[in-house]
Amino acid sequence: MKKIILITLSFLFMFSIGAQQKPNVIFILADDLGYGDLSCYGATKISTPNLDKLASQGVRFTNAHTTSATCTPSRYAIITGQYPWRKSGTGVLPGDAALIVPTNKPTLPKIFKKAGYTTAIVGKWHLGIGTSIKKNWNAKLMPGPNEVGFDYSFIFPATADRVPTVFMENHHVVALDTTDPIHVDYKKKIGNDPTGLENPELLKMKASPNHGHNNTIVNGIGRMGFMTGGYRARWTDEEVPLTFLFKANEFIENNKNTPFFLYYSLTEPHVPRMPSTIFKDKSGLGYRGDVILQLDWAVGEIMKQLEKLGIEKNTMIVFSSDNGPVLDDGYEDGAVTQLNDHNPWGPFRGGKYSVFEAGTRVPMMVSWPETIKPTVSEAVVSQVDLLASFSKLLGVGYNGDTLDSEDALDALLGKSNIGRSYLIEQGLKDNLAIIHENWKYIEPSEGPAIEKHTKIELGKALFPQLYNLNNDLGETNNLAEKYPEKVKALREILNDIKTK
Ligand code: NG6
Ligand code: CA
Repeated sequence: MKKIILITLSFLFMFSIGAQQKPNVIFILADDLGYGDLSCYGATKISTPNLDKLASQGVRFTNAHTTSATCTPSRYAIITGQYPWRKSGTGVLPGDAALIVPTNKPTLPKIFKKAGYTTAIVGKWHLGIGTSIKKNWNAKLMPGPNEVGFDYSFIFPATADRVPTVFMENHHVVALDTTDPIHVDYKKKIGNDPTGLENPELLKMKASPNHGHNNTIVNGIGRMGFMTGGYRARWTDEEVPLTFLFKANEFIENNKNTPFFLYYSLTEPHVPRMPSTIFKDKSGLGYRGDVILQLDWAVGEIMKQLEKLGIEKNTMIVFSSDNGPVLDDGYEDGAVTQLNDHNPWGPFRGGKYSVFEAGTRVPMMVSWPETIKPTVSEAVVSQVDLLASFSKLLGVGYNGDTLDSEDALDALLGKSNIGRSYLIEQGLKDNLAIIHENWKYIEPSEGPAIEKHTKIELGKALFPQLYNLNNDLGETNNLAEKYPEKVKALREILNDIKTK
């Protein structure tokens, strides 16, 4: 009997040590934050001390990329480890979209679950919910984040500028009053709620003309899409980030003794930019600057929470953004008029929506105190590689389709400067580019060169483009005619990867 107890105890001991050695992982993803938006990336008009601290204690990447220049495809790649352009219907989703992530394939959170972690997402989702557009928002909603690998979810379904403007905890809308059911429609107006189009006098922040943010008004802000009912459940924009921070810190505290994976998906600085009252006017750069200060503060609060719980040393924080920056993305919020020479794009051309560098080259840092040595890395890394890299770190395999995700663990931990040999970038729709040894080829594509709402250069042209990023980070000198062989070689590789 004694022997059995001893063996059991030693097993428990071994297990708990093993479990403690696995790092907690917090993946913080900002929404539309640009390469030049942080002081650790050279911003001088704004100061982001908490992210600067995170960068100084870990690896700060200068050549890190999202797969895509918009949110849904970029997040699809992170979760599935596959390029979104392989699958139709992975563009920016409306707020009533069905789930686009397969529930029977490997995903990033499932890798963690397989390794014994408790997993959670807190924040923006934007990968669809349920099996069809038509759904009952007043009943159990699934499949969603819980079905693709998150044990716990506290999200909003799409973007802050799209209805329904509600939080969901696991499968249910939070604070729903069943006598006031929610209905959502993206095709036609439903119910009698005022809209930005009909009642502009009710708006506290004006919509920019023609962007489409003039449907149902919630909290004085016109949204995309129509919504009726659910008054008790509707959020107040000023408290959305605070709610997410509270929920993230609560999850961390509840899981401090066993390994956890938290995907903390911030809404800042996406539109509508409506900072909490204490951040209003703090940056001097308008609300876009204010919400960047707010997101920096939230990251600091997460770091404080880890310290308070004594788990900061064995917690890895990966921070990045889902796509490049945009100024006027639908509201008159001072982003353009109060820019004050701030440069969200850094040295790059384009912005959100663009296949030029500013679309997908984003800030990224990885911190894991006492394991990662502080450094700045020029390795080419892509967020699509997180899945394979964490699978390597945790020693868990996955089966299923051949993924696009590659093991980049040594680069992510700052042990190697060697990153991807080929990197693919996606602009708006299926406009692709490939980078190899700092040569960038953008394939020809139809469509406007400049996105008409945001005035961002999309990088589209009917002719091939070739840039040498070694000496032309701003992609101004098209060398395609000068080096036709290079164009041919890169085009062939891109086509091979496309048809893989
Ligand atoms: C665009 C919206 C933009 C923003 C974006 C989604 C227009 C003209 N603009 O379609 O305001 O909501 O979608 O941003 O429709 S993302 O970061 O989630 O991809
Ligand atoms: Ca985004």
